[in-house]
Amino acid sequence: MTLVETVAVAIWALLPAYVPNNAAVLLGGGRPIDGGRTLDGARLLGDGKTWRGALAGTLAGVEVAALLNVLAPTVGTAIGLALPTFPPAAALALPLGAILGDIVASFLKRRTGRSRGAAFPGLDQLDFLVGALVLTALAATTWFTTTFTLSVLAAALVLTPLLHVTTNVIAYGAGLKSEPW
Ligand code: CTP
Ligand code: K
Ligand code: MG
Repeated sequence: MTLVETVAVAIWALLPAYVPNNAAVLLGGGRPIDGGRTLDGARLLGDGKTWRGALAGTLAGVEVAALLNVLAPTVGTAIGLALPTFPPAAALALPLGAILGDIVASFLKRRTGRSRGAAFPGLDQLDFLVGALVLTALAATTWFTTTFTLSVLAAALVLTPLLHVTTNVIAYGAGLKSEPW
């Protein structure tokens, strides 16, 4: 694969993991997952992690995977590339892992004295990617190892923070998000 093809496959394979956190921003709110509980004086997760956001985000990612499955042959032929399709386990593990990674990150932020919305550079940009990759490696191992070759993984690790920063600056500029990270 050329570099451009590697990048295209990485973005395609990760779209179901990129959508959930953005969908959570748009559709989230309501009852916090931690139910207001605290640990050593700080919230377990905080008001930024809600049931509705987690559910809507996961479902949005699953729907994107289903859509990509339909589009893969047409788009693949058009750009002359074999684009991966998503078996059910991968279609669920990618978005669910992304949402769980973001939740684990909030848990770590609260344990390190960061209040809701505070930045944690590095963690903010990679939490959902690591969560998605780890859960997918566990739940859809064969698909994961054939799709995420070393070069696709490397492209994912470089591209994801760049895409994350860009999307969040746009969402902040559009008034959808309270902080640009
Ligand atoms: N959101 C949600 N449920 C989730 C994730 C996100 O409802 N599981 C919504 C919340 O309204 C949240 C917003 O999306 O405030 C932005 O998400 P994020 O930046 O991850 O949360 P923060 O509010 O910054 O909180 P934290 O410091 O815990 O990351
Ligand atoms: K976050
Ligand atoms: Mg935030």
